[in-house]
Amino acid sequence: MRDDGLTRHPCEMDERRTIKVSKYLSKHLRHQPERIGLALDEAGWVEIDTLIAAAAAHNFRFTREELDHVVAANDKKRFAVDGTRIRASQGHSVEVDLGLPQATPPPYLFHGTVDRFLDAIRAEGLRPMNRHAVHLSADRETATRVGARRGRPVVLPVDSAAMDRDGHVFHVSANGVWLTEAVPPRYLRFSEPR
Ligand code: HQG
Repeated sequence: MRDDGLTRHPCEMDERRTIKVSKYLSKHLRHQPERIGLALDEAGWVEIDTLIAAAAAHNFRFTREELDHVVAANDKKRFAVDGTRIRASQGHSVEVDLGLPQATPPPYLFHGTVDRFLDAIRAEGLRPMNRHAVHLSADRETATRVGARRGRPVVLPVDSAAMDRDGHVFHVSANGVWLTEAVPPRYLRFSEPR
């Protein structure tokens, strides 16, 4: 069976196909544009036509309608469309300057992780690892889901008010993810009841 979806109407796009296209977009708009010969501009944007053609040339076919469906239906609003262009709203490992506004965080933000990282996090705080920034959530539920990708979730509250007072810079992405360069251990609360 062909899985390129070209013959299907976008409304018939099932969840598996939507997720598959979404993952493909994430991979090439955040991490490996060069894999399909794509060049993102300095803010991470690429022409949608160019993206569709580059993907097709690498045997992954989807239509503009399907792309629009994926962008609109995406559970986390991972992608932003601006006229003829698209970019990932956050989560990049490639060098981009998203030009996000600086923002004052709420008093507490939350980071979802798992037990096995806690010793390292206690020692060195939260680091961006492969991404550009540490990702923080505005609510516990979201942080719990982020942690649960890796195992039994552990949610660490972050004293973002204190970080803000101490001059740490925060940005908020178009899809509501809070980003900061690093979170030193003193701003983390480890005494969460399990
Ligand atoms: C951990 C997904 C050891 C950190 C999610 C995390 C989010 C450390 C992992 C977004 C550490 C990095 C980001 C340290 C942090 N030592 N481990 N010093 N500091 N860590 O995926 O926050 O589906 O880069 O706890 O929903 O898990 O892609 O970050 O476990 O919003 O849109 O190192 O990615 O969104 O992992 O997730 P990640 P994250 P998307």
